[in-house]
Amino acid sequence: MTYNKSGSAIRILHFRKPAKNCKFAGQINLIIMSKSIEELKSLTTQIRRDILRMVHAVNSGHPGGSLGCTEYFTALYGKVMNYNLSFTMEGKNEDHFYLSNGHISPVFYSTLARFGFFPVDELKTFRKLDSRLQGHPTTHEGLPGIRIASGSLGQGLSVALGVAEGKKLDGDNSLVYTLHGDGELQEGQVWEALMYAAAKKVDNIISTIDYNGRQIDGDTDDVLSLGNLHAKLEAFGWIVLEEKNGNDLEAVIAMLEKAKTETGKGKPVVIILHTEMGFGVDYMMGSHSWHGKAPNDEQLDTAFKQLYLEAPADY
Ligand SMILES: Cc1ncc(C[n+]2csc(CCOP(=O)(O)OP(=O)(O)O)c2C)c(N)n1
Ligand SMILES: [Mg+2]
Repeated sequence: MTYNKSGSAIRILHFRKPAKNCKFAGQINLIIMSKSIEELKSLTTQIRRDILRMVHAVNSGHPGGSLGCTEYFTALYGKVMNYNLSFTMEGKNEDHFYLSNGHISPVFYSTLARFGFFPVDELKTFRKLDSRLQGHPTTHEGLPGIRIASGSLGQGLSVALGVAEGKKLDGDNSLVYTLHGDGELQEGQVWEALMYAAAKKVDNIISTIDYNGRQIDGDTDDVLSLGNLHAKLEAFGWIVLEEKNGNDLEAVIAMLEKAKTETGKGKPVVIILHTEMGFGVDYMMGSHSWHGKAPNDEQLDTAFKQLYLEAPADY
């Protein structure tokens, strides 16, 4: 294998098919995990470029939340989670991730592709007929890395808790990670699941709330305020951590690592992650208006100038 400055290991992975029986999977995983923070930071820029290219190409999709959660995804797949690239649905003895706010699929797809689950070139098919990369993630297309369909908000935590309990029954000590939108918390099912997790002492789960203060129609506080979310989650029996710098890669990695140390204590763990919707593109920040809108040609051009990479590996 050859290496260069701009994410060589990742580029090598692009040539791989999502290998069911790949003998090098563990080895490749080690290569990913050894990427430096600088390499991972430039990867966040690459992922942001992918997100915009994907939604621009089909004039639809959700760039705002995707851009805001890019550091979270990069931290999770680049440093924090133990996973196997030879993907199986069961995924025994490896950590799992469940995206509950499925509309931010662009960041999920780009991350999975850049870390070697499927070819980066496939990002071109986003939201097209017969693509495995539907607007909201689904399982029946058989896309490696995806274990539940999501997009109908509110369901991901319930599913993930079932998996977490299953892992315990199986004697599998790995962890389950989930991501949820703050607007998504207005769904009642989330609160049933929060209550269940504490009552049943599901302490092998680390949930994260993308606390960007925005949702489809406006600011979360204006649409339906969550009130004192920290206090509410604590009252529901969770260990609650809060990270104010959700778009600082090192801070997100450190917070997720801290969360790991809080598992196994008889309580579920949640991180309130403060992020900025549209982060990285100036005209997309500061409001909810880019929740689900694609940039036009000129806007894409402007965004790419802000998401500068010396050697972009655009698909
Ligand atoms: C059950 C359900 N109701 C409504 C929607 C429509 N919807 C899609 S995204 C969204 C806003 C969610 O807000 P948040 O979770 O904060 O996501 P963000 O805007 O921050 O990306 C809504 C209401 C949906 N997908 N599912
Ligand atoms: Mg939100």
